[in-house]
Amino acid sequence: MPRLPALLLTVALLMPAIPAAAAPAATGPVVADPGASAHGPKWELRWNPSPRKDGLNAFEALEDDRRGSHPEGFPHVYPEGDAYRFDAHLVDRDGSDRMRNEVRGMRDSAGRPLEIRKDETWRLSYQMYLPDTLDATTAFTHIWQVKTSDTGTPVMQLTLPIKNGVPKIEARYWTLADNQVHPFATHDLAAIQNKWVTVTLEWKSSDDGYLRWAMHDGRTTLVDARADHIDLYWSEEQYNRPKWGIYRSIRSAGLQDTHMLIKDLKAWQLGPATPPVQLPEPDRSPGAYEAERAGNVFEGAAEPVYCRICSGGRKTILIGGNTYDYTVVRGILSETTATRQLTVHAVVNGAQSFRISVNGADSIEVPMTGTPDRITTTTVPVPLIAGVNTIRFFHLGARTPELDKIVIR
Ligand SMILES: [Ca+2]
Ligand SMILES: [Ca+2]
Repeated sequence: MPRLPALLLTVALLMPAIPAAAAPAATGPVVADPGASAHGPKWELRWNPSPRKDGLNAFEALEDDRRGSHPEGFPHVYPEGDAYRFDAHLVDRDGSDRMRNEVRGMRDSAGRPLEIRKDETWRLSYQMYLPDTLDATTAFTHIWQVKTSDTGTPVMQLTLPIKNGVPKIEARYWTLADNQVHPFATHDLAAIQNKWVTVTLEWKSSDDGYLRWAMHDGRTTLVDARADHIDLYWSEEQYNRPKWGIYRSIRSAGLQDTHMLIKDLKAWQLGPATPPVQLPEPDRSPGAYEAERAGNVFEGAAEPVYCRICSGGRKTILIGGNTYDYTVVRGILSETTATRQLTVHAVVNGAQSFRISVNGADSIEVPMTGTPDRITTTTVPVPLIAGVNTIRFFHLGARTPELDKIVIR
């Protein structure tokens, strides 16, 4: 097991506070790199969504009871006045032992995802209202996270633990190699419930990054702490995405139906955005269909993400392992009703398999063996009808390979 760097943490109580009501761009915000402050990059406002005008389009994706466990409670995530509201009911389930109602990622007013890339420094600020029904728990209750799309381990979180019997709000980051969590600052939860407080999260998405968490009640600084020299960038081809919502284990005593409100969401970036990653072109040859093609179905956790080695620069990940996470490649044309050869192109980690169902028929197994550094292909016969066909990729028992594209010959 790799050793952690000794003494990662600095609680920087001497840092100038950010006045809750002021725009950080106008108040000389603290930055990690002293060379960046005076004549270097400026904080630029990239995101300031209006719940009334932008609604949920402000976010890249919605995880509103994605298993469909509580349709009577829908929607669990919605604009309410000038805020976004997240409901959490005792009956909600995301899997057997937890519940989740979250939004993830940010979209600009043109609908483009705001991608937090390597070595970029960002600051989020927002007003947060936690009612006293939103309890701290002995298992887990997360109310903010940053994740990278191909990694299960979260990069950082705000969470509501019970520490020595006292309900707390806590900031923490994770190390990927050992999947360990590192709390670095807490505040009493009861002190911030039933009122609006300002939350500021500022970090550098870098191999040698930092995370700062500040909370203000009006002009009073409740907490202002940071962790330095931490790895907050894990995946060369993906990007970091913030998530807001209520994601909690049901294995804690005394849970209640509850909610959370957030408003005045803003995201600043220090300096200009880094250029997008250069990605391969899609395969436009006849019979080729990219997994990430617009119009395909991405259910549950399944989603298209970047992939440097993939055709079109994208693949669909998080397919299978349950009934919910699957994808459907649509719009597959055939001039005749015939058995055709389907070649599946995928990123495979060891021995994995897809189940595929053509036009809703009984599924067949497509086993694949490979390594994640290259594209693996397997060809199977499939019965197509004349006209438009669909192929569903799923697996009830285990995660499948990551689907790059299919080619019909
Ligand atoms: Ca790294
Ligand atoms: Ca692809």
